Amino acid sequence: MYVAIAIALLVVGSVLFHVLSPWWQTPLASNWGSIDTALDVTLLICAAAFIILNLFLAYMLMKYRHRPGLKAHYEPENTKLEKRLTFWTGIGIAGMLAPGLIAWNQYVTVPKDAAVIEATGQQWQWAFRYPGADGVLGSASIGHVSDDNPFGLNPRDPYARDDVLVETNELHLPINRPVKVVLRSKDVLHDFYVPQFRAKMDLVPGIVTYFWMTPTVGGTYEILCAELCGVGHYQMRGTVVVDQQPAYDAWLAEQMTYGQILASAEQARVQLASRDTPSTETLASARMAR
Ligand SMILES: [Cu+2]
Repeated sequence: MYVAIAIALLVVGSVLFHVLSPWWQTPLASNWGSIDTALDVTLLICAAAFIILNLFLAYMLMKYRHRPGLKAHYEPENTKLEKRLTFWTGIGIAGMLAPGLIAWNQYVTVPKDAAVIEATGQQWQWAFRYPGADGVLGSASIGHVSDDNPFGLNPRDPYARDDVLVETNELHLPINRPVKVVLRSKDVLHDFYVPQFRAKMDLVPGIVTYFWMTPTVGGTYEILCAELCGVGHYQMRGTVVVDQQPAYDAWLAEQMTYGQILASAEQARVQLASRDTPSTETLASARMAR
């Protein structure tokens, strides 16, 4: 009896919690309405099964509770009932899987006109790379990573020279244009996640992963790492700014390309070297001073 009441209260409490909870999804800001649909359908089917089964259980506990003189009827098998249960369970599971499969099919099919950008994760920050004027990301590898070359770009790859490098944790994207986000990790597993975009994907050391999406609402959103990646995991955050095309173009034009970074590093090296090797003039004046 008490157990039946407890189960009924559990159902009512769970339903109220979900209806009154302030922790619903953030407003959608990308094309992935189909992912929301898959989540909503899953929640509705699970909720229906949870409510119906638990209320049925509570009702049965009440109705057939122990009373003196009443004896239970022994029924080990009921083929008809089992067939019906199997059928409806199958319908429920298919109903949950189908919208997810449709969404996943779209998720792994990148549109041909999608722009490409790259996000690199490391403990515990993000960095971003744009392909530059040629539209192609230059090749990169962990072996090339150094203080001068944090992205590990191949210095001999001509496609890499015009790549735009952004090391400030701030990603800019143009609104209403599909973008393929290519992901690399320098150390451990990370996960690129912007809740408003719904899309997310793991960064796996040693392989290049990707996902795509179209930002549909302008604004500033937070990038989170959604894979526990060490003690600083909680602060592995970035910002994504969804711009109108002119603002995006202006921002991109201000960023340094790999070629420019190489050139300025080379310049600094030359300056440093000329300071270390004294010129004939300084040698002469030193001699005169003696
Ligand atoms: Cu991380």
